[in-house]
Amino acid sequence: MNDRQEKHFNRSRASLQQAISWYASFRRHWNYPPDEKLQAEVKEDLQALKGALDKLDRKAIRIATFGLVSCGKSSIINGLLGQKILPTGPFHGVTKFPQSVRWNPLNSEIEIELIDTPGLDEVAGEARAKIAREFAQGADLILFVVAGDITRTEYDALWELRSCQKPLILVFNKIDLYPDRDRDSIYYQLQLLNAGHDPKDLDKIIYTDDIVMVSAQPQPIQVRVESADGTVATGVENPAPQLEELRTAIIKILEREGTSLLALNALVQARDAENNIAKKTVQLRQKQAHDIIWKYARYKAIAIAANPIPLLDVIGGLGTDLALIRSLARLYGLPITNHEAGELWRKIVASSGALLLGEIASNLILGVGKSGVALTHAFSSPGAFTVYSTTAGLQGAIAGYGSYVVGQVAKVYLEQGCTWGSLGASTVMSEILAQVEPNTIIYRLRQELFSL
Ligand SMILES: Nc1nc2c(ncn2[C@@H]2O[C@H](COP(=O)(O)OP(=O)(O)OP(=O)(O)O)[C@@H](O)[C@H]2O)c(=O)[nH]1
Ligand SMILES: [Mg+2]
Repeated sequence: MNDRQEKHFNRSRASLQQAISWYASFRRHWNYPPDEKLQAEVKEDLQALKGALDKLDRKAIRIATFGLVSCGKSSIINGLLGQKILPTGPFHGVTKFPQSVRWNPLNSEIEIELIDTPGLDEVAGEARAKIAREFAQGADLILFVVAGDITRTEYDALWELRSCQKPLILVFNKIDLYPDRDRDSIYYQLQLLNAGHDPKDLDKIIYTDDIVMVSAQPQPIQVRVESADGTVATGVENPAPQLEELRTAIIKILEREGTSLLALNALVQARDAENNIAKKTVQLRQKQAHDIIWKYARYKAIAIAANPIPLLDVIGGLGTDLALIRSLARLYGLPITNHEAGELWRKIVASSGALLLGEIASNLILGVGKSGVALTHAFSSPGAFTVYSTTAGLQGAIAGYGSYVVGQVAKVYLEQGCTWGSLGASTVMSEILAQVEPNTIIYRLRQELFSL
């Protein structure tokens, strides 16, 4: 293992351990009672997290074969192992269920599982894509097996598997039956299937170097045997499998990238599990989240309306927003530090553009105006008091609205496992702003202020 690989491995391990200790602990429920329903729902994801760490610790690399029925997936695994462990045969659909066997070509601590799968065309459309995706997600390296002309189904499946971002070797099997084929002619065939797409797209699924030619179980050949006495008999000879090229390609990838691949895959699995946990927690705690956001929006509206000291509005407002973000994170049982809460707030304000900056500006302007009225007139005249309370009410309601928006945006961020998900911060922000009608919220907050 070189330094870079070791670093990837250690980082990934630490990250998984941290996630497991957090999600498995009661600490994450903080002052909320542990919710049995929630615990039952996330059990599987916790198991997946532990499984990913276990696989990482065992240094187990999964290599999975994919391909149409009868292209020779099982024969290739037997050939690599050097013994016929898996059943093979000329009939369609010999392999009915995925199966894994151990292989140790490097004589090292790295454990390799070769996974045999049923033919991709054994299962119908949608289901096939789903199964392929699931298996590919669990694999660290994919052997995509073809034999003969590449079909549209195979081309589509290649795309599907490639979207999992795993290294892939395109194995052309049965070369004994197609002696005229070479890497270039196979790449050319893929180019034809890629017609209509950007030629660069093909490089996203395969390079010529990723194509290897093998013959896992060459056809027996008839031989003429001439004896010393001149009699001629015909016999059958079984040529040896030709798998050297594939073996070399796999070992090269494993030596160069094996541990990093493991680390990366463990992290991908952990991310999926964490996202699932976050999603389920959020679903079960939707109502409480809404109550928390509304509660903070009200607090802030009242506090800011009532506070006569300028600038304290701005500082106090920030404090309320941070407390709101932390309360939401606690509700969801998600790990978030004070620093992260601050960063998140900063990002929300920055990407909200005019809206929340407007809130801060209105705090400064209305805040100063409000205190000016209070100081100069010292509440001596009823008119001054009306000016004060109207300005204060509006300022409070606007501030409350700001908190409401911060809460909604923070909720989405936390719901997506502390990422903006596939959307950027600004997209999330503008989507939420489009859904949160300022006038209604400000109106509601003002109503509440004046009913006090
Ligand atoms: N000529 C030739 N035949 C091969 C080669 N490799 C496999 N075969 C034959 O192809 C047939 C299918 O091989 P399998 O290994 O069972 O194929 P598979 O992809 O596992 O098939 P399913 O499990 O049914 O999806 C068998 O009859 C093999 O003997 C090869 O390199 N050359
Ligand atoms: Mg098979």
